[in-house]
Amino acid sequence: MAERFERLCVIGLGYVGLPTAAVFATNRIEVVGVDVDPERVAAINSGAAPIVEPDLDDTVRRAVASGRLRAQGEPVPADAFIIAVPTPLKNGYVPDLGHLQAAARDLAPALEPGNLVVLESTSPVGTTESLCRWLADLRADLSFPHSSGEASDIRVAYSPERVLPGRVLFELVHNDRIVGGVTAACAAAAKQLYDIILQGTCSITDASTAELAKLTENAYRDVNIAFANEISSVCEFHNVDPWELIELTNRHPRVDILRPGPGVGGHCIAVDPWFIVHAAPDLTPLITGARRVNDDKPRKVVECVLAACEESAQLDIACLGLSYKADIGDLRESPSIEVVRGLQELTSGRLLIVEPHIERLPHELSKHPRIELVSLEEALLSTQVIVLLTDHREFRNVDARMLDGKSVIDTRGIWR
Ligand code: SAJ
Repeated sequence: MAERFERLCVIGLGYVGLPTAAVFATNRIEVVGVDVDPERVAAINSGAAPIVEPDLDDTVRRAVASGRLRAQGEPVPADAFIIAVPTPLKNGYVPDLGHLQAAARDLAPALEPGNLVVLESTSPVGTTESLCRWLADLRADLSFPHSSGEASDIRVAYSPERVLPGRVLFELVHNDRIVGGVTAACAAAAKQLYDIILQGTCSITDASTAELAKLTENAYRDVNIAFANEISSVCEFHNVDPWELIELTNRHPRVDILRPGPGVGGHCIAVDPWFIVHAAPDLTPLITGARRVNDDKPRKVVECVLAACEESAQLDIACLGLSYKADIGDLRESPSIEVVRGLQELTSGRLLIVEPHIERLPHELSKHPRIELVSLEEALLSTQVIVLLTDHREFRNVDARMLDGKSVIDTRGIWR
């Protein structure tokens, strides 16, 4: 059956929800974005994007100016609902579905027969069915697909986002997408919704497969990065250059090793593998091990810096790059921050931070008077120990003469 989607309500206006809402609005859909943060709502309604992401500001401004995107605190009736709220970890690497349950409570009163609800938040397997049950408990007058099958009043599906920070607007439209329905009709309806904005292919499956696919994609990358990180430790043990080794081994036609680094950051790859482990700990020694290898990397970098400062723990140290990866200002779960924190505890000189993508240090660092945000030039001129943590464009072109005679710890291998 062909659905008509004219009104969309997107719950959660973060890194995924806001771009999604703005892109649907620029495709002539009437979109109401919902967020619990009044400042975020006000910023969006004034036409500004409260998230730094290339071209997002402009897309939000145009969407709001066209009258097709507005933000508010409560969901309104719509043809379809997309839920894109955070699903973080609680202590003990346990998935925290609190925001999702709150979103279900907020959304339930707005539901009408014929609606589609799509969950986009990264979620443990089985969450889409749980969402059906939560909504069914709140709306006994409506039928849901987990119990009523194809005859249900409401269709429910899972569709994971796959966008890469820094390329979100492009990937939102051009990446292939998976939709997993609680029933086949649910999946078909969700596909019709995303086909409005999609230039990539939209594949249909069931909800559990789609949930596990998202977790598998990020766990796959985590395991591969852990392999690179582990091999780089082995290289250090044998006094072999890891970058040369990887370059050479990657000339094998079936070998493609990723790049070692100071650890894995961001809100996805460092988090999502635990969702798989939590559900099946006895079956996932490799995924668990990879997490531990990557989480241990900042400590190893700190050890390496301490070794370079052996003559004096009072030396000033330059730390280049705070964000979790190149050319963005996203500090979430950044291993660079872990390294700076470790150095703050174990050294006593100044820590000069260079991060071209932020205007001020996060409070947890700025509260220490020894930690300062400075220009690249100042950091290079006034320190003897340089730690390259993030491979920003600005750092790639540093004149090699500026590094002469200094102790350089290049965790990303950009100055070889
Ligand atoms: N990293 C390395 N070595 C590498 C590649 C990455 O150390 O060779 C590090 C990065 O420096 C960074 C971390 O890994 O700290 C993660 O960066 P990333 O670029 O691999 O991924 P994210 O976290 O920015 O985005 C990922 C993407 N997932 C996959 O590539 C499988 C993206 O497509 C997802 O949409 C996103 O997670 C998400 O939201 O789940």
